[in-house]
Amino acid sequence: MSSNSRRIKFISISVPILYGNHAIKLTPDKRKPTTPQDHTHEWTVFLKPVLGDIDLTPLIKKVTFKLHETYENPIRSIETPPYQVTETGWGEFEIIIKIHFHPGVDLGINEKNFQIFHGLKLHPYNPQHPKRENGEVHSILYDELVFNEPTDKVFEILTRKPCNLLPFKLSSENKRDQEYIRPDETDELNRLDVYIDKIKVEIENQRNQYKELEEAKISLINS
Ligand code: SLL
Repeated sequence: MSSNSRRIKFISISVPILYGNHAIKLTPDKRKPTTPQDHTHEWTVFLKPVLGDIDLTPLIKKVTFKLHETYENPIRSIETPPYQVTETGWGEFEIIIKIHFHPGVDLGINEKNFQIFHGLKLHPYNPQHPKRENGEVHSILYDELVFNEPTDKVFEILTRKPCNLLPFKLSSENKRDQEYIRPDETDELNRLDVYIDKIKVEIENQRNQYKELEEAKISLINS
């Protein structure tokens, strides 16, 4: 067994992801000459890591989105990020999102690929949500890709820069019930601290970018 395929016992690494769809109503100005008459919405279905700087291409070979059979070539295969499909249509349906990993990469001994079902939303679906003026709909969900007992290769990819993910430890006496073990609280808190720090840096970057744009705007107005 090469060192690349040796598994690290009692360790898991979790990659937080977001998936879902955005949709907008097709107003006459947004229609293309080729847009079918009965299509009422434009939508984008996507899957992405929560943290934008994480590059999953060393692990993910492709992401497929299986659309309703009313679409031409309903299985759309996306090999490079952003993993997303934009379409127009008239109806809501279930989309199967599947992550295909590179050979030698998996989520655990008996789990090869990762598959989720997303109910495409075109219409506002939660009466509690304030209605957006422009009629946009967002249906976004959180999940985690959990790599259980990762191979050395997967461990290396996820813990090195820029991913910098922290592995968490599974306690050995509960090994048999591994699927149901929660990482202990301190591990969880440590992981949260790392994400909170990253988000702070991101907010600071955005703030600086905004400031620069504001300054550029003012100097344009004054010139
Ligand atoms: C429904 N069960 O009746 C669903 C089916 C199908 C959606 C929705 C357009 C396809 C096309 C489209 O929106 N299909 O003509 O390109 O609501």
